[in-house]
Amino acid sequence: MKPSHIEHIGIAVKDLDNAIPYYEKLLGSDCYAVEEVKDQKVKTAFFKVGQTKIELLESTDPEGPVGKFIEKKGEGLHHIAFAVSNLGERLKEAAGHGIRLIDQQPRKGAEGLDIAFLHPKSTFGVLTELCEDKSK
Ligand code: CMX
Repeated sequence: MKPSHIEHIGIAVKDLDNAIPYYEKLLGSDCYAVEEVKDQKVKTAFFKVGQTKIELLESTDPEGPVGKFIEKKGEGLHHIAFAVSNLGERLKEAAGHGIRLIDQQPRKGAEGLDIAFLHPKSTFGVLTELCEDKSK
Protein backbone atom coordinates (compact mmCIF):
# COMPACT_ATOMS: atom_id res chain seq x y z
CA MET A 1 0.00 0.00 0.00
CA LYS A 2 2.80 2.39 0.91
CA PRO A 3 0.57 5.13 2.38
CA SER A 4 2.22 8.55 2.47
CA HIS A 5 0.80 9.32 5.93
CA ILE A 6 -2.13 8.80 8.27
CA GLU A 7 -4.75 11.01 6.62
CA HIS A 8 -7.09 11.02 9.62
CA ILE A 9 -8.28 9.18 12.69
CA GLY A 10 -12.05 8.84 13.05
CA ILE A 11 -13.57 9.08 16.52
CA ALA A 12 -17.25 8.33 17.14
CA VAL A 13 -18.93 10.77 19.54
CA LYS A 14 -22.51 11.12 20.70
CA ASP A 15 -22.59 14.89 20.39
CA LEU A 16 -20.24 17.12 18.38
CA ASP A 17 -21.19 20.18 20.42
CA ASN A 18 -19.90 18.47 23.57
CA ALA A 19 -16.81 16.93 22.00
CA ILE A 20 -15.51 19.88 19.92
CA PRO A 21 -14.54 22.13 22.89
CA TYR A 22 -12.57 19.25 24.47
CA TYR A 23 -10.58 18.63 21.26
CA GLU A 24 -10.04 22.37 20.72
CA LYS A 25 -8.45 22.55 24.18
CA LEU A 26 -6.50 19.30 23.80
CA LEU A 27 -5.06 20.21 20.40
CA GLY A 28 -4.78 23.96 20.93
CA SER A 29 -6.44 24.64 17.58
CA ASP A 30 -9.94 25.39 16.34
CA CYS A 31 -12.17 22.93 14.59
CA TYR A 32 -11.71 24.10 10.98
CA ALA A 33 -14.69 22.40 9.30
CA VAL A 34 -18.03 20.82 10.12
CA GLU A 35 -19.61 18.84 7.30
CA GLU A 36 -22.54 16.47 6.96
CA VAL A 37 -21.88 13.37 4.86
CA LYS A 38 -25.46 12.36 4.08
CA ASP A 39 -24.83 8.98 2.50
CA GLN A 40 -22.77 7.95 5.55
CA LYS A 41 -25.40 9.30 7.96
CA VAL A 42 -22.85 11.34 9.89
CA LYS A 43 -21.91 14.89 10.76
CA THR A 44 -18.15 15.38 10.92
CA ALA A 45 -15.85 17.91 12.59
CA PHE A 46 -12.19 18.24 11.61
CA PHE A 47 -8.99 19.29 13.39
CA LYS A 48 -5.40 19.27 12.15
CA VAL A 49 -2.46 17.74 13.97
CA GLY A 50 0.51 18.19 11.64
CA GLN A 51 -0.28 16.36 8.40
CA THR A 52 -2.94 14.24 10.09
CA LYS A 53 -6.53 15.16 10.89
CA ILE A 54 -8.81 14.15 13.70
CA GLU A 55 -12.34 13.52 12.40
CA LEU A 56 -15.10 13.53 15.01
CA LEU A 57 -18.16 11.61 13.84
CA GLU A 58 -21.67 12.20 15.16
CA SER A 59 -24.37 9.91 13.86
CA THR A 60 -27.44 11.44 12.19
CA ASP A 61 -29.31 8.10 12.09
CA PRO A 62 -29.26 5.24 14.63
CA GLU A 63 -29.21 2.76 11.70
CA GLY A 64 -26.10 4.36 10.12
CA PRO A 65 -22.60 2.93 10.62
CA VAL A 66 -21.66 5.30 13.45
CA GLY A 67 -25.07 5.03 15.11
CA LYS A 68 -24.77 1.23 15.19
CA PHE A 69 -21.15 1.44 16.40
CA ILE A 70 -22.03 3.72 19.33
CA GLU A 71 -25.02 1.57 20.27
CA LYS A 72 -22.79 -1.53 20.41
CA LYS A 73 -19.42 -0.23 21.64
CA GLY A 74 -20.02 3.31 22.88
CA GLU A 75 -17.98 6.36 21.94
CA GLY A 76 -14.37 5.91 20.87
CA LEU A 77 -11.89 5.13 18.13
CA HIS A 78 -13.89 4.25 15.01
CA HIS A 79 -11.42 4.02 12.11
CA ILE A 80 -7.98 4.88 10.82
CA ALA A 81 -7.50 6.36 7.35
CA PHE A 82 -4.34 6.11 5.26
CA ALA A 83 -3.49 8.44 2.36
CA VAL A 84 -2.63 6.44 -0.75
CA SER A 85 -2.21 7.08 -4.44
CA ASN A 86 -4.04 5.15 -7.19
CA LEU A 87 -6.82 4.06 -4.84
CA GLY A 88 -8.52 1.82 -7.43
CA GLU A 89 -5.27 -0.14 -7.84
CA ARG A 90 -4.75 -0.33 -4.07
CA LEU A 91 -8.23 -1.88 -3.70
CA LYS A 92 -7.43 -4.53 -6.30
CA GLU A 93 -4.17 -5.22 -4.48
CA ALA A 94 -5.98 -5.57 -1.13
CA ALA A 95 -8.62 -7.89 -2.61
CA GLY A 96 -5.84 -9.94 -4.20
CA HIS A 97 -4.39 -10.46 -0.72
CA GLY A 98 -7.75 -11.76 0.51
CA ILE A 99 -8.73 -8.59 2.39
CA ARG A 100 -12.50 -8.07 2.50
CA LEU A 101 -13.50 -4.82 0.80
CA ILE A 102 -16.50 -2.86 2.07
CA ASP A 103 -16.30 -0.62 -1.00
CA GLN A 104 -15.42 -2.37 -4.24
CA GLN A 105 -14.82 0.99 -5.93
CA PRO A 106 -13.64 4.37 -4.62
CA ARG A 107 -16.44 6.75 -3.68
CA LYS A 108 -16.66 10.35 -2.48
CA GLY A 109 -16.15 11.03 1.24
CA ALA A 110 -15.78 14.08 3.46
CA GLU A 111 -13.63 16.95 2.14
CA GLY A 112 -14.06 15.71 -1.45
CA LEU A 113 -11.59 12.84 -1.02
CA ASP A 114 -11.97 9.54 -2.85
CA ILE A 115 -12.34 6.89 -0.16
CA ALA A 116 -12.89 3.17 0.36
CA PHE A 117 -13.16 1.04 3.50
CA LEU A 118 -11.64 -2.34 4.34
CA HIS A 119 -13.66 -4.60 6.65
CA PRO A 120 -12.43 -4.73 10.28
CA LYS A 121 -12.84 -8.52 10.32
CA SER A 122 -9.95 -8.82 7.87
CA THR A 123 -7.81 -5.96 9.26
CA PHE A 124 -7.21 -7.19 12.81
CA GLY A 125 -10.27 -5.48 14.22
CA VAL A 126 -9.54 -1.96 12.95
CA LEU A 127 -11.94 -0.44 10.43
CA THR A 128 -9.49 0.87 7.82
CA GLU A 129 -10.10 3.61 5.26
CA LEU A 130 -7.96 4.35 2.23
CA CYS A 131 -8.13 7.92 0.89
CA GLU A 132 -6.89 9.64 -2.21
CA ASP A 133 -6.87 13.40 -2.69
CA LYS A 134 -7.18 13.83 -6.44
CA SER A 135 -7.01 17.62 -6.14
CA LYS A 136 -3.26 17.33 -5.36
N1 CMX B 1 -14.28 -0.92 14.18
C1 CMX B 1 -14.08 -2.21 14.49
N2 CMX B 1 -15.03 -3.17 14.42
C2 CMX B 1 -16.26 -2.77 14.00
C3 CMX B 1 -16.55 -1.44 13.65
C4 CMX B 1 -15.50 -0.49 13.75
N3 CMX B 1 -15.69 0.78 13.44
N4 CMX B 1 -17.85 -1.37 13.28
C5 CMX B 1 -18.36 -2.61 13.39
N5 CMX B 1 -17.40 -3.44 13.82
C6 CMX B 1 -17.53 -4.86 14.08
C7 CMX B 1 -18.84 -5.23 14.76
O1 CMX B 1 -18.72 -5.03 16.15
C8 CMX B 1 -18.98 -6.68 14.38
O2 CMX B 1 -18.16 -7.46 15.21
P1 CMX B 1 -18.71 -8.80 15.93
O3 CMX B 1 -19.30 -9.64 14.83
O4 CMX B 1 -17.49 -9.40 16.56
O5 CMX B 1 -19.73 -8.33 16.90
C9 CMX B 1 -18.39 -6.72 12.97
O6 CMX B 1 -17.59 -5.54 12.84
C10 CMX B 1 -19.35 -6.72 11.83
O7 CMX B 1 -20.41 -6.07 12.21
P2 CMX B 1 -21.74 -6.23 11.36
O8 CMX B 1 -22.87 -6.20 12.32
O9 CMX B 1 -21.65 -7.35 10.42
O10 CMX B 1 -21.71 -5.00 10.45
P3 CMX B 1 -22.21 -3.59 10.80
O11 CMX B 1 -23.56 -3.46 10.22
O12 CMX B 1 -21.98 -3.22 12.22
O13 CMX B 1 -21.20 -2.75 9.90
C11 CMX B 1 -19.14 -2.09 8.97
C12 CMX B 1 -19.85 -2.72 10.17
C13 CMX B 1 -17.71 -1.83 9.37
C14 CMX B 1 -19.21 -3.04 7.78
C15 CMX B 1 -19.90 -0.76 8.62
O14 CMX B 1 -19.87 0.10 9.75
C16 CMX B 1 -19.30 -0.01 7.45
O15 CMX B 1 -19.60 -0.33 6.30
N6 CMX B 1 -18.43 0.98 7.71
C17 CMX B 1 -17.81 1.77 6.64
C18 CMX B 1 -18.47 3.12 6.49
C19 CMX B 1 -18.36 3.96 7.73
O16 CMX B 1 -17.92 3.52 8.79
N7 CMX B 1 -18.79 5.23 7.61
C20 CMX B 1 -18.74 6.20 8.69
C21 CMX B 1 -17.56 7.13 8.57
C22 CMX B 1 -17.68 8.00 7.35
C23 CMX B 1 -16.65 9.09 7.24
O17 CMX B 1 -15.51 8.94 7.74
O18 CMX B 1 -16.97 10.11 6.61
